[in-house]
Amino acid sequence: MVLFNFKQELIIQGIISRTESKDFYVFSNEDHSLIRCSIKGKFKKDFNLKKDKLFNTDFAAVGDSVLYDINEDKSGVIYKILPRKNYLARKAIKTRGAGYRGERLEQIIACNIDNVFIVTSTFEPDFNNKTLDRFLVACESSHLNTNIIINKTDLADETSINNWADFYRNIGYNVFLTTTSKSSSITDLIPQLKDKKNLFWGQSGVGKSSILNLLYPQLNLKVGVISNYTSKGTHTTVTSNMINVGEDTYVIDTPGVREIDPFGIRKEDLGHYFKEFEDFINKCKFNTCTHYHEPGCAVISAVKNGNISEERYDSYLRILNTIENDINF
Ligand SMILES: Nc1nc2c(ncn2[C@@H]2O[C@H](COP(=O)(O)OP(=O)(O)OP(=O)(O)O)[C@@H](O)[C@H]2O)c(=O)[nH]1
Ligand SMILES: [Mg+2]
Ligand SMILES: [Zn+2]
Repeated sequence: MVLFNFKQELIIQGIISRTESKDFYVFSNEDHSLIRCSIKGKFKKDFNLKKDKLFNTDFAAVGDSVLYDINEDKSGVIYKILPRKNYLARKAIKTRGAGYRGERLEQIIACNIDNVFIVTSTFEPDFNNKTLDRFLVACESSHLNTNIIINKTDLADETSINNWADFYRNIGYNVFLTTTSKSSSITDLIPQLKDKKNLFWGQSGVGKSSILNLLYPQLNLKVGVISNYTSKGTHTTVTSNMINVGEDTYVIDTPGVREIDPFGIRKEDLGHYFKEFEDFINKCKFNTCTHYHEPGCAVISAVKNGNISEERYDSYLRILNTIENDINF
């Protein structure tokens, strides 16, 4: 669709597909080409930043819908970022001189996401429910529609995989069991992806790129060698990349995450990001309850009665413990 603004200038709209230092590769909604763009300097201030966060490293990110002009050399200049529906962020690696008192900056992984698939594996790397819970909290705190994939089912015995799958299904998550050695294992995923922007996220080596290659062989994404998951700091996928795979369907392959620190969560909010706590939180005696030691805590009672699993409550306490008391909002 070709649009004009009130000055009769052509408006070209696209989606940021990938960023590379100061370059933004924009997928054109018009002809589906990929345009290398820069950002118009004087507009940087106006970009839509989340208002309740103090610091932000990224002002434009993968998944942003943008308006841009075309230069004579066919490169583009982004002059507006349209409002974001949502975004997924994590604490950035500590960088010298960033922020004060050592706060860690927020790093946006992608925005305007319809579905997140947290990819885990049975082995290589081993399935770890504590790690999965941290990913879930990060997604829930961004209010994203979150799903779980347990990949590499070929490496594990069926019973233990099914137990974990049922555990998370009972909480209310969609859980998909996949193995790249059997293409029929991904058929349930296909209808979930249609006409959506789907983000694949998880630890390095779990098979994010491999699953995407199996779903869409034309992508030909780089896949790690078998031993990669153990060699610290090695990520096969190095930048987030959003790819159009048909009509309105997009997939976003992301680099593996080693350490996941959900960004900017307050202690009294953490319980809301454990889906199954929701029914109990309102019944706590104090509305600032952190469900740790407070009298009259309905979450603690639910754990004692077996209505909330001890495993999940233990995850909750561990994350609560890592949230800085003095974080600024
Ligand atoms: N046995 C088995 N191996 C798999 C499966 N899926 C992926 N792999 C292997 O796991 C390794 C890592 O796969 P990748 O797709 O590169 O993993 P990734 O999650 O994209 O990793 P990063 O890009 O580093 O984040 C590769 O050697 C794959 O061949 C599977 O279902 N079963
Ligand atoms: Mg990868
Ligand atoms: Zn409570």
